[in-house]
Amino acid sequence: MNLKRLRILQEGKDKIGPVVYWMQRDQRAHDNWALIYAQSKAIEKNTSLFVVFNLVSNFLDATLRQYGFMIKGLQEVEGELCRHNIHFVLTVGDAEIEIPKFLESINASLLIADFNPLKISRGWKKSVADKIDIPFCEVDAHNIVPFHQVSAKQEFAAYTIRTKIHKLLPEFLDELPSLQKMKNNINQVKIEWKKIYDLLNVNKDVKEIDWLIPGEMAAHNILQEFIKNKFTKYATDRNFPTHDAQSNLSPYFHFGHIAPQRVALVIQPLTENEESHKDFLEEMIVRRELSDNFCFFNKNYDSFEGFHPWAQESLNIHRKDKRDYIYDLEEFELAKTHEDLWNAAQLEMVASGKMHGYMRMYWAKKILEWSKSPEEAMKIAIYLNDKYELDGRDPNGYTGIAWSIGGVHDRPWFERAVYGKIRYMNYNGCAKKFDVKKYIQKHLR
Ligand code: FAD
Ligand code: FO1
Repeated sequence: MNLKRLRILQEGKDKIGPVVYWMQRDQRAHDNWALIYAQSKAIEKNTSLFVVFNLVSNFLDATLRQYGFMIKGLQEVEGELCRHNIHFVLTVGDAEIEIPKFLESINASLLIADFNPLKISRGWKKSVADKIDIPFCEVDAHNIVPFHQVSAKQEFAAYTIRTKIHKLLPEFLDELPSLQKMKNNINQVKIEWKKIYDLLNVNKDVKEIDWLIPGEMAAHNILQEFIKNKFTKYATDRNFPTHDAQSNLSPYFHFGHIAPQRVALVIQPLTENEESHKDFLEEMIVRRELSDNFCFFNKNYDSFEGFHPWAQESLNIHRKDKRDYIYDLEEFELAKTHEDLWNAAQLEMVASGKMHGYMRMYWAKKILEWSKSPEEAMKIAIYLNDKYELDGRDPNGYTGIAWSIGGVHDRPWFERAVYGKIRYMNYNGCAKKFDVKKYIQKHLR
């Protein structure tokens, strides 16, 4: 592995003992740089390799919908690791307590984690680091170009990060080594997943979805399906909410069931359709890595204070503007606004767990327009996005909402009531772009 993917979070005393990969964001056995590195260290130190996943039952208010998808994916990880003689351990509770306890229990000599820019995860790592004295490092297994190699600061927009990423792609878009089988057999105690399910005290009103199968294998099938049936039309159709033209990879990226690097390696040779090739890699590499950059370098990624000064100033000037409509969280959540297009988007998300990408922009901007303040709009948009989207609680989500409501990574537009200089979208704009009636009929049952 290119050691530029590695970040040392804490030096430590070198000692004999197993190597541990604390799996969190990249929940897959294959194409996982953090696991590849951990395994290389275990073999080098001639010691055993453990993968530990700490289950918290209140991750940013995730519901049964997300936990169900995630836990089924973890069951597949357990089976795959066992087949490679790699221990998979599930701990339950506070990471700050459970991870140091686990490390102690097996006298671990090295801790490796995958990269996650979200505050909650960085907080966990800080507390764990304070409690352990062994070396603790982090591998960016989520991005093709490791986030800290791309830039050491918050990037202004896609056009500023794009050149930095493209310059480094030849070095980092390399083939991923296969996971090896550890030589010593292990007698893995199977995890009782049914019991795990039952102990989850999560919101069970948001039902699991049934139109996507979770896990690493299913992710690869979705990729093949995308390539076979949708890829050539991606450039022309991806922004039509009435077409099923997106890849549907985001829930798998969110839970790390598939590596964007693997997807890029598979897509790269498909150059017969230039536009789709360019557009898809732009979204999946540049846009996605821009979100990690924003969330890592801007601690206010989920609030008004995270917006650029021009946007904060402009929204402040229009704070007192008359709102034609004002809705509270419940009215938004129950799709009880005056506008059927917005209600249809909300219901698409509630029912399917995945709102169409184009509608997400429109959906969030209308929440800005029909809330009593930009702060209230941020809270409502994040709450609903993270409660119902399968791919919610993700850097892409916080960044997408900050783009829509606060113009992050966008530029100032013509000034208007309520929005100030934040880019405006409206019903007529949508009607010019796609068949809104068809979209409404489909989702406004
Ligand atoms: P495709 O069009 O097939 O794209 C493939 C991949 O490219 C996506 O999986 C994603 O990783 C990346 N990508 C595509 N569009 C974007 C984008 N605008 N920003 C960053 N990466 C992108 N994405 C999430 O993963 N989770 C969220 O919670 C989320 N919330 C959003 C909220 C708002 C208000 C907005 C405007 C965007 C949000 N996005 C979010 C970004 C984007 O809408 C989704 O990533 C995309 O719709 C996922 O569907 P797909 O994988 O089928 O997309
Ligand atoms: N990460 C964990 O380490 N433990 C969890 O129990 C956990 C639950 C969870 C539930 C929903 C969800 O969307 C994410 C969840 N994550 C959990 C984090 C996830 O794996 C990613 O690290 C983050 O969402 C960042 O993308």
